Amino acid sequence: MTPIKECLINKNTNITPIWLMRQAGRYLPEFREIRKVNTNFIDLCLNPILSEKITLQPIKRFDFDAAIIFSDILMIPFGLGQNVEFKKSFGPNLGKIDLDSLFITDEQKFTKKLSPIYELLKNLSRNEKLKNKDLIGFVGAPWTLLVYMINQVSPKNGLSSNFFTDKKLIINLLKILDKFIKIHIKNQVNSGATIIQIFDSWAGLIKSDLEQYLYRPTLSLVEYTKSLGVPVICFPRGISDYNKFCQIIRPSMINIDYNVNPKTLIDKFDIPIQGGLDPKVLLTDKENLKNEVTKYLELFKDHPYVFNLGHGILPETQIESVEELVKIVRNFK
Ligand code: 1CP
Repeated sequence: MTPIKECLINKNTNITPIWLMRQAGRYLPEFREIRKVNTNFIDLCLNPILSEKITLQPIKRFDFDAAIIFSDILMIPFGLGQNVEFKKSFGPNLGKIDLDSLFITDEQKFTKKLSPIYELLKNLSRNEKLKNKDLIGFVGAPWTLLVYMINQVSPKNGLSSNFFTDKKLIINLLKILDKFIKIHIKNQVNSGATIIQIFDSWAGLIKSDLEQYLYRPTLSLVEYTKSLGVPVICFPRGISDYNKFCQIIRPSMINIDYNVNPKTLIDKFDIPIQGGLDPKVLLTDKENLKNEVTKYLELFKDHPYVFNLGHGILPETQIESVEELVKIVRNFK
């Protein structure tokens, strides 16, 4: 059994596996090298040879316990026919949403458009370098995807003022997304993903109606993934009540953000926990890094725990800090 499955399924507290969100990305010089000459991000995600190389880059360097495929949550809107571009130093830029085009997309068309991602997974699942490691497939949660689809740019750049007013559009989208996210999960599992992570990076923006926008759509995906026999990790970043989320959703593992006090979760649930460390800590000195990492390790001594961050690793992170982090986690007794 892989170290993460030991933790997740057997609830083994004697090991602390480690991988990092956004581990295959911009902080790696070898990624930037590839990116420099491949200026179209979507094309890169649809190139199984280069995507495989990028997925394996952090494994080669740090021997993490899991590889997460090099792809993006916005490949679903792309698969549904929405225009998706990534602009340098700006981020995603989506075309106007066209419900008619969404309604005429069927499973076959969608799967065909995203087939290089499934080919990537098939290739990786045969790769010797991933022996005894997990291969993580992922999706964006319906809420986070619809935020990008309606807002067309990252909420970091501001939310359009009428974002919440078109309830009908939101409800229609939730239905369509439930269907196609499940198809994307199924295709990834059939192609070799051993774990699925659901990123709800903008869950913290939901101010009311959590039932409709957060709990119901997430539970639907979690139950579906479990029915395929694959563990599912949830990351509802920024929500105020992780306790209630765990109680309702019961994910196979919960990824916490850095504002969560893990103590309350540990005391109440036997659900394995992942993550927590503020990625900014990796930008500080060795001593502070050791202190902050050790806090998490101590806290989780008797609870199944996979070391990870409270959000994605920052592009300005130094390789040496990641090496140091891995050393601290692996040497902790
Ligand atoms: O070179 C570049 O400019 C591209 C940067 C980049 C990379 C490396 C983007 C653009 N996406 C990715 C890969 C990616 N995205 C992975 C690969 C695997 C890994 O983790 O190593 C994953 C899991 C994602 C997931 C993702 N994409 C999320 C959820 C996780 C999170 O960080 O909150 C989100 C919100 C996105 C959208 C996205 N993709 C890229 C950008 C710049 C953004 C917008 C982020 C924002 O709104 O701030």
